[in-house]
Amino acid sequence: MAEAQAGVVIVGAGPAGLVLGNLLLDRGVDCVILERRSRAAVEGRARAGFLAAHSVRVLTENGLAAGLLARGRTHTTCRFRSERGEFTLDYAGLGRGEVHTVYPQQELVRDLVAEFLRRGGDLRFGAEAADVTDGRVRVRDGADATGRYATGRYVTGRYVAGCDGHRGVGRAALTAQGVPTARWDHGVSWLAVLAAAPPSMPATGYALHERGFAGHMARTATVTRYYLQCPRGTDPADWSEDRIWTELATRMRTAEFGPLREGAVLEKTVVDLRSDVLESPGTGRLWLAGDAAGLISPSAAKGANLAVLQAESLARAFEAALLRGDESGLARYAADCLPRVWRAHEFSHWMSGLLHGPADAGDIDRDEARYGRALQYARLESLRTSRRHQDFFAENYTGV
Ligand code: RFL
Repeated sequence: MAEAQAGVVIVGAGPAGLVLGNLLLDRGVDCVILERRSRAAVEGRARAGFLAAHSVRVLTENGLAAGLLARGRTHTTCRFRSERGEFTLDYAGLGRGEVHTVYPQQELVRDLVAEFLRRGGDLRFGAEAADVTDGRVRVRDGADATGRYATGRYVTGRYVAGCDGHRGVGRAALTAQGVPTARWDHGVSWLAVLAAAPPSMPATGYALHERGFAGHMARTATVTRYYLQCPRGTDPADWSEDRIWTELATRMRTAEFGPLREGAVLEKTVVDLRSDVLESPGTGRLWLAGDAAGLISPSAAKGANLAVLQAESLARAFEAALLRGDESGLARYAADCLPRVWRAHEFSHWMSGLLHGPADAGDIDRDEARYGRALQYARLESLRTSRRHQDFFAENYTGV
């Protein structure tokens, strides 16, 4: 049985694993990244787009921002629409004066892969971790004669970083040890649509509607992401292009505010809005970052940003442990990150309450639904009229 050794074995080549890997190489810590998918699949997966100022800072300071600085677009405003009209928040002039950089996650991942390899990193695609025990990652790589994956090769590290997302083996290993999870189901789902269409407004647009939330997020000059709140269990196949554009037009009130720029639907998926946080994101030789350590509903676009935050913190802690024998950074990892993680969750939870009416339009006559809708409008009104609320919003909207 072949056994390879590394300082840190990173499982997963998403934003968390790739930022961590690049930072470790830069600090002289040897590591290997195991990624179960192919390079093309990893580099083609469209998900996030909004980078907080903190993420841009971390990436810039570590020589990982050339692409996003050249091709990313700065966003400084967001817009809210409802039956009560429309208003725009210029958040660059509020709170800490920070902005978003819009840069598609797959492009960031492409940049991070290229830089990791340029730095001489060992990145193995098509290498799926089967499980992890005490610093040993058992790998399945390559199909055997029966067409199934062969397992049994091990890659061993002084430490293992589980950056393999929400359903990964890193999280499974910790929860199997009894690490508790705090969990919330927001009870709503989004049809997430990627359209080959230029943005229809110079800002992120949030539309509150009795039929459910609709969102407009610019990605590039030719691609826009849209969201439509939909009932749990929705099958994306039930949403034709026509139905998508008609529903978006209704909820975004195009009759009142002007048409959307339509285009072919490139991708449609349903995302259930759920959040959870592992109460302890690591112990001993196994440490988690990104979605593996906690899932955050996409309502405030924080997931990739928390991944960068945690990867940076973990890189510092691994460096101290492996180069100086000082494990105090690892011992402090949870205490360093969790307060910021929870603050992001609190804001994301608030955003979810602002954006979503009753989970199902059929519920509209229930007393609770009426109460929920009234709260939604109270939140919106406070945001429209209170400068202090706007400052608080801006600080949390752009920060992690
Ligand atoms: P990822 O990106 O899921 O990467 C994990 C990687 O691990 C690999 N893997 C394995 N590899 C080896 N062995 C195994 N056993 C493995 N199991 C898994 C996977 O193939 C994958 O390559 O996790 P990471 O790095 O923690 O990054 C998290 C972010 O991807 C995620 O939080 C964001 O995309 C969330 N998110 C957004 N975040 C933002 O900050 N801003 C946004 O605007 C934003 N928009 C979004 C989003 C998420 C969305 N979806 C699809 C849930 C929009 C959407 C629609």
